[in-house]
Amino acid sequence: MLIQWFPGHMAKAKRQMEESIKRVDSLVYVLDARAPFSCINPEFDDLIGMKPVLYVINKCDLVERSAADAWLSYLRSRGMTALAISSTVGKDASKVLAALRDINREKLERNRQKGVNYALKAMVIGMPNTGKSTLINALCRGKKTVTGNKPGVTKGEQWVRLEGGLSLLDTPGTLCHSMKSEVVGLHLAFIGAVRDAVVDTTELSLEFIGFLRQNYPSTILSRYGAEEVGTPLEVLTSIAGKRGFMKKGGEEDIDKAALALIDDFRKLRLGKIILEMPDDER
Ligand SMILES: Nc1nc2c(ncn2[C@@H]2O[C@H](COP(=O)(O)OP(=O)(O)OP(=O)(O)O)[C@@H](O)[C@H]2O)c(=O)[nH]1
Ligand SMILES: [Mg+2]
Repeated sequence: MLIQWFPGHMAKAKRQMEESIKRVDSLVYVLDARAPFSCINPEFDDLIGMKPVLYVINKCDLVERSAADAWLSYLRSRGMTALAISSTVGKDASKVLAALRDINREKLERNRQKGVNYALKAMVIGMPNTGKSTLINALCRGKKTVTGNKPGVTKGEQWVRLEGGLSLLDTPGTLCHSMKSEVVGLHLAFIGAVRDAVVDTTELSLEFIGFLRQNYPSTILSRYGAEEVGTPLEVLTSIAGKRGFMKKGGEEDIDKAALALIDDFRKLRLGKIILEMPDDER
């Protein structure tokens, strides 16, 4: 299943980001903990250039701690500065402030020696729906940016100034013009980084059933009491039956079951599920 979505606002956002990057010291690159590899956008490489980057694995409450730690070790082993947090849980987000000062320490030190009281500026980038705006709100302990559980909520750039002088630039989530691979497209669609309306949710859920059976066997049985044997379509039909999703005439409503399955995954009702690990074959 090939997934593609690159609406006009993303193309405009990328052009704006190319301009705005000149005005920031560093970047905060937000990744979704369920699919960190898929959230790394190769089209950001040129944009980032030589600026220091802090990689933030966000939504860690949705995966096992050990899985988030494995990703942290992987990124750090590649020389990347990385943190694993949950923007919506406790004071996790505040770790970002210290880490930002750390990646900018040479610049801060130079300015200190010159006697300049320098306020850092950072641009927050990442795939859609990874939690960029939520992270900024957590850092300013307010509701300065608009957030929402769907991709494409932030449509334009927005500066947010924090106490102590640090300014953060929220940016619209941007995907790639073409996905790194079919699997990457699927993972981004599973986590809700691609607008659901541009994806065939039933086909997506059939792919998700294939993933679950291979990686999290018994999840479907324990959540729905549905059969896990047979083709993904048979499994989906069984889920529809168990959930009582029936069309007029008594036929199982597989489209409704498909929506419920994806929604259950995103809302953690299937348990903590990670879609990719650092040592997966790619
Ligand atoms: N469980 C969980 N949900 C989170 C976390 N951070 C953000 N979210 C949720 O993820 C959804 C998307 O958050 P946003 O901050 O709007 O995401 P964004 O990256 O700004 O999205 P775009 O502006 O569309 O690119 C919202 O429903 C947030 O509540 C987190 O750490 N854990
Ligand atoms: Mg946003």
